[in-house]
Amino acid sequence: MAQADIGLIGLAVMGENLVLNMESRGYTVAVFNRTTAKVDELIQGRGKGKKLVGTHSLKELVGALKSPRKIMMMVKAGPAVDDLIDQLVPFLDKGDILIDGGNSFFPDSIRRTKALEAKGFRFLGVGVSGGEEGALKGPSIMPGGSTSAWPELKPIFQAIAAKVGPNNDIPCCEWVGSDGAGHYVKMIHNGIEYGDMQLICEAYFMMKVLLKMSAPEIGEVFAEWYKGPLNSYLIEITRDILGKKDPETGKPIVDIILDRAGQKGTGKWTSQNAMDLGVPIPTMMEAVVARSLSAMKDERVAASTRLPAPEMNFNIDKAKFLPAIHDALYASKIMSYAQGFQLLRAAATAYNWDLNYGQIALLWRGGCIIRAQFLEDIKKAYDADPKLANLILAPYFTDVIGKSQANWRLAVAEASKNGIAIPAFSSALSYYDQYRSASLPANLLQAQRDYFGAHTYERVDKPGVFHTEWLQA
Ligand code: 2AM
Repeated sequence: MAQADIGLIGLAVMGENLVLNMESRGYTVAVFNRTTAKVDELIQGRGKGKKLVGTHSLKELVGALKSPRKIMMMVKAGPAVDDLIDQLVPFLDKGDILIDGGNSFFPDSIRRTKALEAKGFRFLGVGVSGGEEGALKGPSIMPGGSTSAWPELKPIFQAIAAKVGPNNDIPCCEWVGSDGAGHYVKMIHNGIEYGDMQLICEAYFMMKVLLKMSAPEIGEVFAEWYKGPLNSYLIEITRDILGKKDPETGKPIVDIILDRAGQKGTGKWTSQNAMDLGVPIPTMMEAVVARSLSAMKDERVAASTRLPAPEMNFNIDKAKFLPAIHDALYASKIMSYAQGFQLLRAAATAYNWDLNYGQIALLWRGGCIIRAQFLEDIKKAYDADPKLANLILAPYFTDVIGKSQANWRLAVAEASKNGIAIPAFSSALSYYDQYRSASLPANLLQAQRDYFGAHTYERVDKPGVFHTEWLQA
């Protein structure tokens, strides 16, 4: 009876593909879905002849598993996960492991780990990235939760994860940390993904509006950039998107897609958490803001005929300005990742996680949406100095920024002069200029705070806390 290596609940596309991925690596998987017709569909369809055990109740699923039982839940994040845990618990034995592979908010994973451990069970909150295709062929997997459960799942998760490295044998799956660390790292991945996408969109927009290039021409530029240090999955799909025609009109398909973006909220979570921890991540936040502004399409259309624009005055030739956009994209991307890793560092302290930053870069090296060559450089930087105060201080990145900054400033200045909004590029530059400044205008800020609220200030010439009676003559 108890023959399956692992059970999986929730046979939507991600869950089903993970099941097939595990099976293809030699594991027997027991499956269950609330709507049980889906179980039969899988067993008789894509799973026909495979080592799957179809079950029609949670009790039957639990009974089909080897001990200690491993049950992965791939259901809608939120109350559904808690409901399912409550329904499963009566059938479990001490030491059994529940795994949440959905897009859960990390505080929920912290809470669930504690609650299940208190009852003698184990819990893993696992970030899985890579979409449907990744789930089937090799996702990036970010596991956190009950530390003792990791060795039990390590062989399975590392077998199904994406592989990188010269011999394609380094799995994009390694232990992240206790309780909510896995889902936290997944959240940061998504925040970085927001930043990357917005930066690419701004590069595209400058080419489109300032250089007046067509979509296919811009696609060719991305094809070139793909061969260099910007090599990444997102640059690759951008290249392909820009070359694609709409079958109905024959026009480039991007030109007929409405510029109103949606969001599911993971970028917002990252931004809110950064605010909670007091860590500046302006580039990712601007990416969230840009989506919200894009969504105000009707207001923007109305305002576009009423609000004055600057006189367009752009006359830099393409051969000079394309490298400027490239370098602006590269430098801004470095800032965005630097901000993301600063947030990870603060989270490690705030939530008591022992995070390995180089390892995290490697988790994202393959399988997921932000996969990129560039993450290899981040890994090397943290390997060389695990205590790096900020990624931009790693000699490799400092050097890149030094070589890019003239072009970066040119791109930001020209866009700004001509009224082209590039919030991620310019916020990244502002971050850089603030971070590298020994002095900022916060002396005046402190004086203002002391003036109206007696908040006190420190002095540059002696230690202590001071207050001025501002209204006294
Ligand atoms: P369903 O097919 O019965 O709707 C993604 O929505 C997956 O999560 C689906 O497999 C869905 O099952 C499952 N799901 C959503 N809410 C659930 C719940 N409250 N309990 C169990 N499974 C749920």
